[in-house]
Amino acid sequence: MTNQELQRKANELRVDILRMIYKAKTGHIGGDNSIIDMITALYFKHMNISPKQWEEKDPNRDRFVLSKGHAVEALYAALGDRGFFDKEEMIETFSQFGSPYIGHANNHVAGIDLNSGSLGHGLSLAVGMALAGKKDGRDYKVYCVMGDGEVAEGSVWEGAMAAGHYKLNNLIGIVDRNRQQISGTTEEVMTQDSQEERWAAFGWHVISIDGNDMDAVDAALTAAKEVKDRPVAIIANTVKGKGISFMENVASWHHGVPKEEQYEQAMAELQALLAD
Ligand SMILES: Cc1ncc(C[n+]2csc(CCOP(=O)(O)OP(=O)(O)O)c2C)c(N)n1
Repeated sequence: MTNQELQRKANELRVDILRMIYKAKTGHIGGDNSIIDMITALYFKHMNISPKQWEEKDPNRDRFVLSKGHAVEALYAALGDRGFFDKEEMIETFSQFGSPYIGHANNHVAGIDLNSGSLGHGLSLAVGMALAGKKDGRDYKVYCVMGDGEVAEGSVWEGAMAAGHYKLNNLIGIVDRNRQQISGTTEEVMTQDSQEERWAAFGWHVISIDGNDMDAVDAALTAAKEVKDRPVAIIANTVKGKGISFMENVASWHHGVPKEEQYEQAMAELQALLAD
């Protein structure tokens, strides 16, 4: 897919995210929409992963860990669109009693290796997967998406330290640097600057980009796969709520649900992006 096509796909997935959250009356729309461009580039271009590989348990397929597991709507939208499961059924049943499509990443859903949602655990698990890949002589890559509020958890830095120690060149960590967390800005709650210096200090190669610009996302993922001697941290500078004007950078949209009028406006804005 071209970057223009990938950007369009990301905006289509923003529509799916809005639909599922509006129907279920729950979800994390802000953090979905900051990271959906990256997730789209991963699932529709960069990762070696497909429903067939999943079904056949291909040991060489890439691994993906959504450590900020509350942004699961973005992951379900991408997996559903790639055909891992019936996307419409997912949108209809998301977060309802008995549905596998619960509000945090669930490994009973096709395409998802790990449960997540308790922040701070994903990177250490991704390090284990990457280390196992090395020991088994496989050449798959492991991608791990973290939130910039999440990386205030000390356990993240134990994982970062181990990845640097073992020079895990098959591990790509992505920090969704949207500068917001649950109750306000990261800088108010727990300062996170400079992410670039922190990851570099732990022995990672660092790439810092505009994470809502598909050209930049594509270039970063291409460059990351070429790094041979270290793990790579992509600092994706993003906007929380990206694509829906009244949600952008507004903390209450971390877990907000649009009312009918807001839903109509949000849908109109996304449709306008798709009409461009
Ligand atoms: C261990 C743990 N503590 C607290 C929470 C509650 N929580 C859910 S989302 C969130 C904020 C996360 O912020 P960030 O990682 O920046 O995510 P984003 O802004 O990208 O949605 C918090 C504190 C949690 N899920 N896990």
